[in-house]
Amino acid sequence: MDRRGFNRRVLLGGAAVATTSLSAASEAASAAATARTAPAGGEVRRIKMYAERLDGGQMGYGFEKGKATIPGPLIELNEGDTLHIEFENTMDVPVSLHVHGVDYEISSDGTQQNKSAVEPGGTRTYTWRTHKPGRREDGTWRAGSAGYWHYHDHVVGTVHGTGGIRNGLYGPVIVRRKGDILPDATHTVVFNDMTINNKPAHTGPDFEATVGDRVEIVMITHGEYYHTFHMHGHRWADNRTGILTGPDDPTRVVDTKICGPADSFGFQVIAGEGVGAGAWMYHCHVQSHSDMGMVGLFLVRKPDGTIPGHDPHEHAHTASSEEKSGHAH
Ligand SMILES: [Cu+2]
Repeated sequence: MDRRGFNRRVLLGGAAVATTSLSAASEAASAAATARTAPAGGEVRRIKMYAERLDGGQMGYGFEKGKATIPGPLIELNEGDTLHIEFENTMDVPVSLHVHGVDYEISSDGTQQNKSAVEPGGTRTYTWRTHKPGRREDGTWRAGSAGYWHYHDHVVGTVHGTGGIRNGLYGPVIVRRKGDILPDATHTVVFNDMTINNKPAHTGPDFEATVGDRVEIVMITHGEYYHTFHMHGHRWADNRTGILTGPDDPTRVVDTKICGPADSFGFQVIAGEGVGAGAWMYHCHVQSHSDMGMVGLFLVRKPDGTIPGHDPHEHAHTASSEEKSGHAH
């Protein structure tokens, strides 16, 4: 919607405004009243998870046999939840599941040092717990588990899982606090060495949305290098949720964030808010890294499904302007 259309909608009154995503987001009060929020935790859940070999020497985690992905599937919890993961190793080398951010006993650490790895063909149940924030008996404040976290192997290659992580054994964990705003979709971006999600250079991954969608990004870094995550046309708050709580929230708003190995953060944006549809780049902003292909597209469609100015066939070459200019047209 262009700005003229936007203003006209505002003039039509509150009801019309609330039905359009752009204007709903501009009216904090109305957004707070209609956005879906996370429930209180306290559930005990059981899931199955598998580690598998994938093509090209890669490895992945999955919830079903034969369906492993890189990154592994999103594990979403609410503060107070407990998760029992029955984890099966279908590979021919020992592997594990090690998690950041949540509570677990040493038997769920997922390391060789305390014998919590899983031999080929073996199964082990890892238990993750989460807790709400609160006051300790001594009066000090204890943080809750809520945050954007991640899991990874800690065994393949070395006792730090260096080979497992390099091959794709990693995935996202989100722990939500009661009342946290829920997104329409969640996407995971992992800067792993010089790749994004272990994909070949200049091949994304791309993420799709329609203008007005509330899109959540979980951003994780692994490997050898420090990077700067950057997204075009969209900004977020540099705090736990990536969202400002109101007009007086002093959290800095950013569109880049420096990230190093095992870092994780997350945020939500309203797709195309104030800027409209388009093929919005996201990439590492270390120039040599982006030139080498650490770039993907946030494809924000108009409600009619089109993306202005976007030719999907050009994508593979968006980062190689030198190569292009070398061609005689
Ligand atoms: Cu980089």
